[in-house]
Amino acid sequence: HAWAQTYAKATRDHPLPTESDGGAPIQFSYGTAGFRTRAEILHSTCFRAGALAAARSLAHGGQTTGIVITASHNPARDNGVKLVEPNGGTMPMALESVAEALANASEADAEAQIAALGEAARMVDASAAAAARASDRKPRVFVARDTRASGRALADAALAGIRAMGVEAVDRGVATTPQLHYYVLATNTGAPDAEADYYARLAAGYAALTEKDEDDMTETENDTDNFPPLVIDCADGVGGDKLAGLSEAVESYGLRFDLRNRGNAADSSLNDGVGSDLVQKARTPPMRGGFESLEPGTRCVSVDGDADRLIYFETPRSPGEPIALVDGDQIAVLIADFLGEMVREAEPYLTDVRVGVVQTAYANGASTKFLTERLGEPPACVPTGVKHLHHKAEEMDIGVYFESNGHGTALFSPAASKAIEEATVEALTQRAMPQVKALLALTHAQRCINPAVGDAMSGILLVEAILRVRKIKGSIANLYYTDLSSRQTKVVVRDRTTIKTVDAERTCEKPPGLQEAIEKILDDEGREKVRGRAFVRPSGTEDCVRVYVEATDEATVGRVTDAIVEKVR
Ligand code: NG1
Ligand code: ZN
Repeated sequence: HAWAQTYAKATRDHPLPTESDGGAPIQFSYGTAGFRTRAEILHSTCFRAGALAAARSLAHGGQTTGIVITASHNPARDNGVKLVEPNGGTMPMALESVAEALANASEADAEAQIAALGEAARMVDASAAAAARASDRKPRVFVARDTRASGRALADAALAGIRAMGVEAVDRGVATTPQLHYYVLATNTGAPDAEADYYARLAAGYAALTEKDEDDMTETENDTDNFPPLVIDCADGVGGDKLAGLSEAVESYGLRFDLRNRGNAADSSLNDGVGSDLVQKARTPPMRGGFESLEPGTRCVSVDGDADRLIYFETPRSPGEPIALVDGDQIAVLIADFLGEMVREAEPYLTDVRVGVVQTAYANGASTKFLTERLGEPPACVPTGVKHLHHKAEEMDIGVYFESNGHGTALFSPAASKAIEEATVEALTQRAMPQVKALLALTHAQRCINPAVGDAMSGILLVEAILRVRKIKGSIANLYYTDLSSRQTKVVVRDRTTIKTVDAERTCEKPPGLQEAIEKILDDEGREKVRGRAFVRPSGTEDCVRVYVEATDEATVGRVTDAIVEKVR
């Protein structure tokens, strides 16, 4: 390899952490969302991840790849690194073991690192390989980071890793995870990829989707114009600045944001007492940002530390009441229902395009039941982690996927996009205006969505647009179904890897007896009557086991949780 020598030399300047894990060297693993751990031990990993992203650019004939330095919803002291492929997607799962071999090889063993990088530079599917051979692009990697204090130094390590491979490294500065994914996709498809272009694209999609036709205009000064500003909790993270940028782009179309926890206050603290993870899991409003003094029932959004998740909630209707949560499951149903209706309204010009939904085991059972009845078959269920959901949604014509915690988006297959375009032309020729209107809504929705990955910013625009098109001004909590009570609990055990799951994590295969114990606990509660469901899985991002329980009432959920936690410990 042309780069082997320079790499071998450079890697010595980026040593592994000197700390150890009880005598053994620290083992880095590419978990649900990249390498993620305490920031101070990530230096060598970021250098090597930079080199890996460079190898991926080489593998794709010089198409641009990317690196994001972030630990999303994890505490400020953590950081992490994830790779972005030329199509704006996440690193293929088949590369995870290669990435781990690279991250864990001793620094003296440059050979092992070079072997892993060589493998990453070769691993492409046949069509990509052919395209790569035909390409004469200059290899390049984009690097972005969130607002963590450790980000600058770790981004520098990644930049050094890229350059050690003789590949051009571009520092894209501070950006959200989905922004960097978009930049990579855009540049490789010849679209403008500056930050302003990203905002402009999303804003244009929003504007087109919400543009009123004459019928709407004649309605007495349509009061959907007077939506109050949307209150957004930015988790004291990168979303603070970036949503301000988006806000400027959408303001003239009547969408206003009231941004809170922007990370610029004296008491700012990333993800601590704020952000979507807290709101969704603890069912409380953010602890800072003045949410308690909002009008009862105010619609709010919470994003996470790298702004790839969004959760809606409504402030308590009366003191002492909990918030009304609109989690990823409810957002998915809202979006799928809207897109499904547009597809139906576009008949007979649009045919054979189906809207599907992908969930995980964490999806509230009430949402699964609703979708099963609505779609005529159960929604797809896959293991936790966006990569699994995304992958499954790619098999659908229009695939809407969301994790309950707010990671998600809607994907349009190339065939569906083409069918929509062709149907629009046909319907226009026939002057079939209701169908044209529905088809245009499907076209505009695609522009309003980040085409690379789930994105809190584009998610907010899409939801807000749907609410305006459908003239929904009141509460959006439990709009389609009423959530069952549920609870997530973390249990710290000696070795979480002893738990092995199957069936999209809904069944424990190991250790022996655990699944039987869970079944018995549910049966003892009268599973059918209380609509009880529970599962246990090892976390892919934290050193804990997660226990999920749902049922018709809090008390049952509490009892079942306690009983299962005891079995897991
Ligand atoms: P783990 O730690 O594997 O449960 C968590 C979230 C995932 C996903 C990843 C990546 C839950 C229960 N799990 O994974 O949905 O978001 O982090 O950020 O929320
Ligand atoms: Zn995130």
